[in-house]
Amino acid sequence: MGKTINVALIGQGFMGRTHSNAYLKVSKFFTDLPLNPVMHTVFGMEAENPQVFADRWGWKNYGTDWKKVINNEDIGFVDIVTPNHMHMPPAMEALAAGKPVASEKPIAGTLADARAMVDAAKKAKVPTFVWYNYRRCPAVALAHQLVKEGKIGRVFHVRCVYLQEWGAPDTPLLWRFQKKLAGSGAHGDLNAHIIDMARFVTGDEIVEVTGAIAETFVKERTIPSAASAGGIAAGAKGSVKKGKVDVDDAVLFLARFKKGAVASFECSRLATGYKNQNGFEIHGEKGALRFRFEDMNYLDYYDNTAEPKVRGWNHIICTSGANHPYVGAWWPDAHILGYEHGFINQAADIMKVLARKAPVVPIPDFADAYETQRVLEAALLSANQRCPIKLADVK
Ligand code: SOE
Repeated sequence: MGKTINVALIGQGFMGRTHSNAYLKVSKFFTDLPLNPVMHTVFGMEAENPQVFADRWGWKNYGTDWKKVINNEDIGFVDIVTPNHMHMPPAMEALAAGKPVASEKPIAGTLADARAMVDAAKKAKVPTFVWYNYRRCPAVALAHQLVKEGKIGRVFHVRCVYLQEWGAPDTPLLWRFQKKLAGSGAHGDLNAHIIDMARFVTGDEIVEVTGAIAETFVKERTIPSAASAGGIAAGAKGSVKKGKVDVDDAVLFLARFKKGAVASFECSRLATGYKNQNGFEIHGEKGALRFRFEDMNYLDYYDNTAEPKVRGWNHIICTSGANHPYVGAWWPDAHILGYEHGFINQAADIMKVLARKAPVVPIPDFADAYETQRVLEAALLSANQRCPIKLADVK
């Protein structure tokens, strides 16, 4: 293995597993990285028994004091996977120590925390990253390239959904249902992804949000007696006592893009029938694109410049190493990829940026992720005030 960098992972849980898996695998598949991660230390609270997590995933050390872990002079890069309210404190600690830092999405639970992280990153002048992993599905990265090449021309419509069903009434009051820990509910968790995806694929920015609706279908949930076993909610057990839900289960809103496209965004944790269905449909003058994560190896492309008699949706399997982003590091054509590959692809791009090389597709830094956070905030303002909100008024 070539040049290395010691990584500290702050947190465990579901994203702790996806990120640990990424660091474990990245150098085995991206064999020409200019920098390779060493799984040096993982932080976990005493009660989370970080030694078990460290041993399972191959972290050399573990610690129960996140400030100490971050300030260890052997650590070169800090990666935060704690719940949203705990993105800002460790990020500020890492930036104060002049260390590059990554955070899981959304950048923070609140716009204020996000702003503090952006300001500190500007001062520290070190690389920052936010794990919007779906950009690194080969099909989404291909869509970004096709729009950039002008394949669909002027964009008229953007339609995005992120639909899950795990938020059923019997799901306990996990941290994702608590404003003080998550900042918002499905909105910051799911709309964050599709706002980032829409901005990434179109290369355009949202300038106005309107018609937003935020709904909490399940007003109270049982206090968990056991945390989820490293999944979203799997394994979490309720108890008799109930607690009030103070975040949304679903948020829908309309938006305008700077270049004129109109858009709709819809997310829900009670979209019965969809387990993890995020995606977009983008209609342009010269063509259209359609992606659905539950069928993540395919991108649908409609070429409106083709001869009318053969004009139709091309169902492209994006698994060709020679033609589709990231696939060259993986398997032969049509030996399809999965959810975890987006994280491993992102770990490869982070290593490239840390070594001052170009990523395969852009990675959002804190400033870029702040733009997504502003749209999240604008949608909540629009829902609460029942009026259009201009992004220029949301700083
Ligand atoms: C829960 O909704 C969740 O784990 C999100 O937090 C992730 O970002 C998403 O990729 C899968 O679902």
